[in-house]
Amino acid sequence: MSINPVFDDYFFHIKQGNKKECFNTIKKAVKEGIGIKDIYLEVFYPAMTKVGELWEANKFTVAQEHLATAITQRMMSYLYSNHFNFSIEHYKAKIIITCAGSELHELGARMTADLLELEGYDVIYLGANTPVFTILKTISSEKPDFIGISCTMSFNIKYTKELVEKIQKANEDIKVIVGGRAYSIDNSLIEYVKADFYGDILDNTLKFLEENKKDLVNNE
Ligand code: B12
Repeated sequence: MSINPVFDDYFFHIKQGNKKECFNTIKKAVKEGIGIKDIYLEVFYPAMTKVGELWEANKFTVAQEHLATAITQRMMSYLYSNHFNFSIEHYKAKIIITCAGSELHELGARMTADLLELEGYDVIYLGANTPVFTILKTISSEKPDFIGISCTMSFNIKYTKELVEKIQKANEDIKVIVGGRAYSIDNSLIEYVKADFYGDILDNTLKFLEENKKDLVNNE
């Protein structure tokens, strides 16, 4: 089964707010051998982007957008609890994923967290709207090798920059990765936040992690 019909079906059903058929579509795709990564990146990601376009064009109410988001979050939770491996003994490295400032868009961060976990990383996912000082506290206690910060709205970029600066000042060994829609809309923000890496697509992020984890792994 190719991924395109899965996207077509999922988007059709999410537009109707039909969680039962969204669930059936995803369950069927898994049964037919479509991988979790493809479902996240080729179904959920474009479906949510299209939901945004409908909302922007006044063809979708805020309630319809909220419902679509909630359905997709439920699908991710279903996949996470049924298809992830919780018995890994040796992770490749530890990474915290978070959003700074008043960032409420959490799906991209969560998707990134899940996909890195699927690749064998020990991921601590802090979600949206996380105050800078609590992120720094978590870094002190968890001692991660990497931190990933997601930003969608450009008004949150100053908090991301502040967080990047504070992490780099206090923890020379931690590599900071940024990602999210804010940077794909305005590329100059990548230079502005001065992180160690900008993760545009997942494979590039995985390559960066692989190349930089070698001397860092602390969870033997
Ligand atoms: C759902 C949604 C919401 C929900 C979010 C709920 C939630 N729990 O996440 C709610 C209702 C809260 C919301 C609020 C708002 N939203 Co909104 N929202 C969306 C929508 C429809 C989908 C977002 C999404 O989940 N996308 C799918 C994810 C998977 O994509 P992604 O985040 O880009 O992530 C991918 C990559 O970027 C990458 N990635 C992401 N993070 C990271 C981090 C790292 C480290 C790495 C390596 C990679 C990475 O991985 C993902 C997979 O490739 C988008 C439309 C869109 N085009 O995205 C609008 C959108 C982002 N929202 C928009 C707006 C305007 C708003 C509001 C200002 C509306 C308002 N007037 O209140 C508020 C702002 C709230 C805030 N303070 O943050 C606009 C932004 C326009 C702009 N100026 O940039 C958009 C684009 C809609 C539109 N077309 O106009 N929104």
